[in-house]
Amino acid sequence: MTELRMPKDFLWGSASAAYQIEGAHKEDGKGTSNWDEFVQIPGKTFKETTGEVAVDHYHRYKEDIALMAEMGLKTYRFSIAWTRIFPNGRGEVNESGLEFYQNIIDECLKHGIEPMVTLYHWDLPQALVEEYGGWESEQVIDDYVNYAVVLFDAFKDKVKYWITMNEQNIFTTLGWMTAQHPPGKFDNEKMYYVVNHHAFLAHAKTVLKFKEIIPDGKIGASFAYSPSYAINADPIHAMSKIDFDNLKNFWWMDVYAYGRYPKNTYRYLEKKGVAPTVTAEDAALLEAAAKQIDFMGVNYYQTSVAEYNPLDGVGPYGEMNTSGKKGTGEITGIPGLFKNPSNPHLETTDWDWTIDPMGLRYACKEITSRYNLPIIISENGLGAFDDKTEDNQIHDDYRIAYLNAHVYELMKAVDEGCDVWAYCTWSFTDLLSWLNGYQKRYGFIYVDRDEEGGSLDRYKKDSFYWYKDVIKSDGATI
Ligand code: BGP
Repeated sequence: MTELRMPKDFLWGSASAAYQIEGAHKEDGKGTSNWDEFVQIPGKTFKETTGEVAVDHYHRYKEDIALMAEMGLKTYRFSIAWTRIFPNGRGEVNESGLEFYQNIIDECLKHGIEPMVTLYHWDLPQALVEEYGGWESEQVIDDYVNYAVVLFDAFKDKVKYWITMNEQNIFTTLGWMTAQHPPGKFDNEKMYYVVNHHAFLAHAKTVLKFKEIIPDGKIGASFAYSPSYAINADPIHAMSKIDFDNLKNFWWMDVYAYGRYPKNTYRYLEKKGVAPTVTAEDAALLEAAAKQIDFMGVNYYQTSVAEYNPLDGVGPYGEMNTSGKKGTGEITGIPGLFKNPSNPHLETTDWDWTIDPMGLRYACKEITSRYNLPIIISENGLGAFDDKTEDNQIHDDYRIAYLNAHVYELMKAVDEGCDVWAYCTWSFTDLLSWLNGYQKRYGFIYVDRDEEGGSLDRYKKDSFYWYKDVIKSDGATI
């Protein structure tokens, strides 16, 4: 129990993404996405799992939203599948796609749940990939803006909170550097920065359009933020921490908040011959949009340790733990700058993700000092194996402990002056983990399905009741 309280209008929420929950991958005119294609390549996902059925939210959204209402959720963050709105990325709007999201939004509003829409959570129309290489071409910018404007026009009276990009740093890194996400390119650093630049420009143009169409709305991007700690007080490691932050964090957050790239990193990439070209027009656009964003969206899962990495040290590519067998992930780094060993002071999950509740407060304070922006925690949660007992109970006390500790730190962050608007757990129901199949569960609601299939029935976990009490008490039960 804490003395602290979140404000009455605090948005206690939970999040999802279209590809990970909806299924119905060919229904009602939906087009093919880059992910629909990518998962067909053998070996790309855990046990070849796909989102073809996912957890069938497309057909069960009413049941899912009724559960959210029963819990007392204040906001639901979900993403829209571009391929439902424009099956080929642009052209004629697919009205039944719009209608599906209209229904979700209405269902939320009916229950007093504030909808929070992510425009892009990684599922790009495959038609645009085939036509011009998707994010690799600047043509994508106008197609993205056009798609966003259709949604702004359609939902302007109903949706106040909008997120342009989900984890631009992750989908580009895994897409163009490690080949784990579409388009599956490996070590293409030059293109990686080009693609990011296009995504920044698409975000920026969209923000400006948004302010014309929904002047009272709130918009920002969601960034996968991993704050860092130097391994010790040796200045060489402190320097590695700065290099890590500039290259892995501020490269994105500075553009969203200031409209410019961090100078030292830009210089470093220039020397390597991979810095993106920034025209005067680009710079003006990025800056104009940065002045208009309303919040920094943060997906927080873990912190990193920065340690100096000699020129002959570890490289950026290593085994990633997608099996849930502890200790199978490898340490990676950038030779000459930093490496990221595990933190001896902290525990890890079965997927080797560091558990660091205080890191969430650290993240909020860093953003508050550096950007002075309100914060939306758009994701935070624990991926774990869950067991359903014979009488359909799920005793996920480990998830409760994880979330409780994180919410406590968030309440402290607010108490210490951070302006936090929302906290969305990842996720409400169990869902498909992009690379880790169905066994890595995050939800308050257990979905009866595994890699092979299942009844898709929903069951409340113990954490469901825990969060319900937290919301009802404004956090007093933490
Ligand atoms: C974030 C993504 C989510 C979700 C989450 C959990 O990076 O925005 O879509 O997947 O991480 O990650 P994972 O499924 O890899 O455990």
